[in-house]
Amino acid sequence: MSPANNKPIAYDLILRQGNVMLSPHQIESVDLAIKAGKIAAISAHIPESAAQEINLQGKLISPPFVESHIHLDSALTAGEPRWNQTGTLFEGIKIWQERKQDLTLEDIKNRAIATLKRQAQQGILFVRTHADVSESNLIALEGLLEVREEVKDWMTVQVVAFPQDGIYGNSQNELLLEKALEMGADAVGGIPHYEFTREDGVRSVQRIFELAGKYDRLIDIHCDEIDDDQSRFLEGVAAAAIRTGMGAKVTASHTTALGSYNNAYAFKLIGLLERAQINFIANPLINITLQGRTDTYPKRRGITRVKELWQQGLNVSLGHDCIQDPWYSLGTGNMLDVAHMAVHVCQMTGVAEVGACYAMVTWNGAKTLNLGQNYGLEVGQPANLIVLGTENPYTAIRDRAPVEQVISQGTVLIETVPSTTQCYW
Ligand code: 17E
Ligand code: FE2
Repeated sequence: MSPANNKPIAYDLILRQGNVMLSPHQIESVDLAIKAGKIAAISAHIPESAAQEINLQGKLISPPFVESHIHLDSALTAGEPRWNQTGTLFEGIKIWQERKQDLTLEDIKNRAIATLKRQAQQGILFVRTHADVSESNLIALEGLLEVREEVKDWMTVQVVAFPQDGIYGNSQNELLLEKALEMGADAVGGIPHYEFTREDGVRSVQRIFELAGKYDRLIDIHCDEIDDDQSRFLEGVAAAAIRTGMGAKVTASHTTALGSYNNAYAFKLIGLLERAQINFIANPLINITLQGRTDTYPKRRGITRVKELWQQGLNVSLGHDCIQDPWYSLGTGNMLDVAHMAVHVCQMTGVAEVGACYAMVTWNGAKTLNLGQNYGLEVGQPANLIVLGTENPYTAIRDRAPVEQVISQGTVLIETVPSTTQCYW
């Protein structure tokens, strides 16, 4: 049936007069129409009508947030079986070692799905999670692969096979990592700075590239997540990326030691990184708390050189890393909290820099995940988008603006009515 004004119903949904982010730098006040799950039109005024229309009056329409680094297998376990007292990575690994003895498929899946729902409510529709593959039953991986399938209608999940205890930390882990790829993990992970020796770390990087080549998978390595200025596995990752030509498929996560390298070495390394064209993920909420724990004063920030990598045009995205787990007992999954912390600890307070931090939780994350044409607000693309109760990316980060609508594949999946405050003075 045509509406009263006799305009033909041409679309399923029209969002009128939103501030649409066509790219991180281009925002236009336009109408956006959706049909059959895809973005069907974007223009200053769409004359036809739709079955449902929402007048946004200048609210921000953004592509969804991308969570490029989270550990869903450990999410929501903070305090089990005990709290992390030193606040270090190493105590976190020990506590997880104890907790993971009790993992069941149900436990993993329930916590992962509860976390993904929280993330979706806050505008995330793309997630890369790590799954610890250093237990012989591979139950974390099995659970997260099942979750990937179960949520695929509303959330895109990638699973990294992550050997938390090191590929050479015991005799079975190397085979377990390969088995994880046979089971269907999307990416190969690693943790070279945690291997027994520097040599083991170096050969772990070689092994990761061999496996990624053999099974045609992405790579995402926990790399140099330590304040040790001698931890230099990133150069090996970059060299392997150059030699294999895999650059865009490779990610170095954390790389906090790059914040501690001497400047002469860091400048040489950044030249190599420019050639390698790999992706970087910084996790500012977690690394500002995990790192610097062996320092007295001055106390290092323990975050990678986000600003300098970005200034060189390299792809940096931001991750939450943990939501209430042995490494970080706080966290709600809100990517604007992550971007807000990045603005502070990376000193990216200039207007363009704050905008860049927004790109790091959206477009840059999509690039890290190799989402290609499945991401962004262009006609013909899947209609995945969010409406924020704010005007632009700067105010979104400043106010940690609420995500009022989450539209997944053309359907309004979640609506949040922001709280209102009454003052009686
Ligand atoms: N495992 C690890 O090696 N590093 C981290 N930041 C977390 C888990 C959360
Ligand atoms: Fe991590």
